[in-house]
Amino acid sequence: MYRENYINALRTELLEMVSEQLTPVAMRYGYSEVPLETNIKWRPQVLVLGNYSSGKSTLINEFLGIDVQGTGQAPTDDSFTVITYDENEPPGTPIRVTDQRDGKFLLNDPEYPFETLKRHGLRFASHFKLKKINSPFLKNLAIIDTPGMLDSITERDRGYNYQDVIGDLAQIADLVLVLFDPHKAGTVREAHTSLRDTLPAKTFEDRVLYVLNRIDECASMTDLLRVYGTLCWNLSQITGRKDIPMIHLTYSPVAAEKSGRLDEPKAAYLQYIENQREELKKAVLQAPCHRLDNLASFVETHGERLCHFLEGMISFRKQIRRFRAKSFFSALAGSLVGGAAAWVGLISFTPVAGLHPTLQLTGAATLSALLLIGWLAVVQKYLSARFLNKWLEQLDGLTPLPNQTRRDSWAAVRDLVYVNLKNNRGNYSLSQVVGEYAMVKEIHDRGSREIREALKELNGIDLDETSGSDTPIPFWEAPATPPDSDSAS
Ligand SMILES: Nc1nc2c(ncn2[C@@H]2O[C@H](COP(=O)(O)OP(=O)(O)OP(=O)(O)O)[C@@H](O)[C@H]2O)c(=O)[nH]1
Ligand SMILES: [Mg+2]
Repeated sequence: MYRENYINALRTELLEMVSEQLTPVAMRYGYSEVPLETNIKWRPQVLVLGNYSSGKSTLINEFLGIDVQGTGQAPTDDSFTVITYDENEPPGTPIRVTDQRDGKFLLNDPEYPFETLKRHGLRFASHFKLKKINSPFLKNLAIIDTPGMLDSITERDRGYNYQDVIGDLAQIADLVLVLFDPHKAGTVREAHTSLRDTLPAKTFEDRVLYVLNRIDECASMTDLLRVYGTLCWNLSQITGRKDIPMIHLTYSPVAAEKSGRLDEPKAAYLQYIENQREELKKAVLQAPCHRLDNLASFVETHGERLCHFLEGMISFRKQIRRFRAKSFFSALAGSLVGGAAAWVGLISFTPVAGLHPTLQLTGAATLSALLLIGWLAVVQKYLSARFLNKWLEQLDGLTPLPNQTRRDSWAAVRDLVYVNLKNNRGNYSLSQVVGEYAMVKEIHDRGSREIREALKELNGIDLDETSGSDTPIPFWEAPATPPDSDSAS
């Protein structure tokens, strides 16, 4: 129980940190249209990706213990299906689909973390759905089945940007399964690229599991080795890494049995290969453990990007303030010289030389003031606009970019800096942005470090200490309890 409570407290702290400190800044500057915590407040999720007919739906059906997803040899399912647990169903009732909802509901209900996917349009909404099932497998996680990737010949316009949708879902997911089958072992470049571009590099390897499925369909052991080799080669090309990621080798005993494949002498090689189906199942059930780690990465990634954004804004504001101060003092000097020249003119020009000196001084001062006002109202405005435009064309000069990490975070916020500067024309409070920067930086530097330390500590907590409860409440549902309160009991 201590562990459960510790996790609860940590999770609540993280969510509070995001909603109270990062979200207001993110929304003020248009970094995010919805509260940042929208994506991380729901239960752990497992995203299942892969080629069409690679066996995604078959695998999910096996895990759930019910044929809930349609299967078939041709591209069968062109929908993204979120499959989750029905809390309201009494335990012990036969496993069944208890509720189904369409994409519109799923995208608009704030209980779910999919509000950000609204941007993919109505065509996507009509290919997005929710199924609730009372399968015990789903007690601590939700699964998202996806339409298979098609090869370039059969690829057609889906009416929405498939790659972007995958990227958005992968960001929310705690675990991503990428399935291949022996027939199309190398055609996942598209999905992989969008995964690589969206998942934080640090957590990429922890979050993605590669699966070579349907291995019963290889003609022989030699054929399987050839397919495995091709897949490794393709993956190393896509990931740009020399070391080969772990690839689970699996097949569905039920599907293989149905196809009569297991009786063929050529399938004898399967007895030398362990079907890693169970291992895969265990790995999927571990998804909730990735959750806190992913939350910490979430805070780090967005904290870092927001910091970089604010840094750019501060840098510009300082530049324009310096420019305006310089310009003001030049104008002041110019107007004083103008006023002095006017005064000399007034005292030496015969028709007005006899005027009272106070009048002469007033006249010179008025001229000097008019010069200054004219400068500020017209020339300074024009020069400031030119200054802004010059900087909008060379935004990279606003911040040092000495390494790839900085370049990546700047690439993520550069356009946002552009839009904000264009909209407010450089008129915003420097002290406010500096304050926001200090707060976000504090979260990024100290907050994420503390979370990591807490996670380390958490890993060190004896698992036996968790056995105090018969039915532990999943940490994303339980109310937070300070760690001390339970350890005292
Ligand atoms: N022999 C064999 N057949 C399999 C295996 N897994 C799935 N199949 C069969 O392959 C076909 C495609 O499986 P699906 O589960 O529909 O594949 P999918 O990846 O969900 O396909 P899409 O939804 O169209 O992208 C079905 O006819 C399954 O019965 C397996 O491990 N071995
Ligand atoms: Mg399917």
